[in-house]
Amino acid sequence: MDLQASRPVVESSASANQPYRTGFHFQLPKNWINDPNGVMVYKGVYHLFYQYNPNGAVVEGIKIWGHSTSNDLVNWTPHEPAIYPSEPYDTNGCWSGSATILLDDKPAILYTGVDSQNRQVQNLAFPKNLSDPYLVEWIKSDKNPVMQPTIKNRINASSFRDPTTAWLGPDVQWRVIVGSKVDRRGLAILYKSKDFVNWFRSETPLHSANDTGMWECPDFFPVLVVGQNGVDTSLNGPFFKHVLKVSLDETGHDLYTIGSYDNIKDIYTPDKISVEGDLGSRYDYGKYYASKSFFDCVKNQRILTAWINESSSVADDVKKGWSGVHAIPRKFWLAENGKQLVQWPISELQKLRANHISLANKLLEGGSVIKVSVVTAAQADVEVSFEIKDLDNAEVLEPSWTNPRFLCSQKGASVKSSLGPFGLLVLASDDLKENTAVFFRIFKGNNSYVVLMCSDQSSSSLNQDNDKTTYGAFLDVDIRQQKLSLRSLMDHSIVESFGGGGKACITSRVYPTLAINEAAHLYAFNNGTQSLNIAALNAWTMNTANIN
Ligand code: DQQ
Repeated sequence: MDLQASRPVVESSASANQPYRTGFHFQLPKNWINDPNGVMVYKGVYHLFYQYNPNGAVVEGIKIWGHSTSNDLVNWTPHEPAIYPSEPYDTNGCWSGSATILLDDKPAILYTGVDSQNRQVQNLAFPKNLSDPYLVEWIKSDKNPVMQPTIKNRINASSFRDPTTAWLGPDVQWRVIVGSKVDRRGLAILYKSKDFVNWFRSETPLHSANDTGMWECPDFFPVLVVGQNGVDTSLNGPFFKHVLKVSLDETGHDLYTIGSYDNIKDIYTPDKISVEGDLGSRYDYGKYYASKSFFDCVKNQRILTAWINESSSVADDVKKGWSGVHAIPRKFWLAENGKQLVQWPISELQKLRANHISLANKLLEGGSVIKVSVVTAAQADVEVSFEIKDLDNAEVLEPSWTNPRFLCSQKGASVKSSLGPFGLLVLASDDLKENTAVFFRIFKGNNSYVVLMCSDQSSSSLNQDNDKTTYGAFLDVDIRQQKLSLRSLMDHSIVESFGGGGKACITSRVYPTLAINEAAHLYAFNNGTQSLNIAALNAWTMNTANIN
């Protein structure tokens, strides 16, 4: 059994003048945070562990597992770090991993240790005291490392990390995948175990794909074919499809495929329409990485968590003393047509809503901007639905316009067409010199209309040191049947947007210099030539959550 080395101290205190700190997104008082780890609910308490650098606001440094708990996934109580370097098998870092609730109802954590030779190995830890509702102390297994690269298994020792939540197969053996690569072929290496301690590598990976590079933070789980409930990670059969998510190290994007899992052969096969690699489906087309899901058995839902990196310079991060936040936990499920996942902020978030204002059936003329007088637009939640009556004049989509991100950057918020751009200007200054534009454009495609969703950060800040890349995605909605909806969560330096009821999500980091706190405003705009209707708009100030 492990005797952990002396526990690192979690420091608090943030320096004054912090316009970019968030009100309801998970963040730390100071220093660097990245991936969510080991997210789970145990005896009604939600646990979030996270990659943490206790020594600064920069990525460089030895990572440990920070730990917070919650009753609602909105308000979080901090605890002492749960897992930190103490043994030769993790002396250079305790990297990402996952939690599994075992058959005797005890949680176990598998995490990547960077060992004394800088090899990536997988380690096991258990709670020290199961009667502590917060599971503050963790004991490392004396069998560690439980998976390691050897000459025989020829696993690449610097590309072997981030074990998933384990699932049980029909032979009552546990299975887990670990991210890896061979040359540029991404791999989900499969291990099996009868007792969760002794693990054996399967000859073939669960799945692999050419030209995708290292697969970080894989996630593998079933989704119901019908309905929005989540299910336990071990379920399989005719009522389920499976999802494999990989975080592509080369591009910093979280991609998923939907497919079938043969749990006798232990092979996952993506459906034919599910594209692999960076052109495939993403959870989020903005800043969103190293996500991890878990089955919330309290509310029968599958929840998605992720790291949102900064878009500011390292110098600015060091100056403000912190870097990184986590996205709002999202409930997610398989769309009715089985082609994609749909995501929506957890319903508990609505407890923070205050000062409701609403508009209904309001004409938004071509070339107009209207102010939405939400009390605190720097920390707000807005839901709007647009109604477009006449689609005949939609701009024709050229066959070569297949890259939505490129299209959004070519056709930003100020480039007029007939149907669009229209949407919201958020975190905007009074004179609109600063704003982040989240908007739609409608094109006429070959056989159907095509909806483009964009988040344009090019005017988000007068500070030129930030990454202001424009993000974009195509939205799979039938615009002839439906109104077009957009929900945006604004939180000082974050704009998290959900188009078409959660069929495309885009998260942006922005750093306004004028549109901060009370000087931030919200507008609806239509820069297209054709008028449209705001069928309904509801906006709320968001109260500040109790976070750490
Ligand atoms: N972050 C962790 C790794 C993981 C990467 C290290 C993804 O385990 O592959 O902090 O952001």
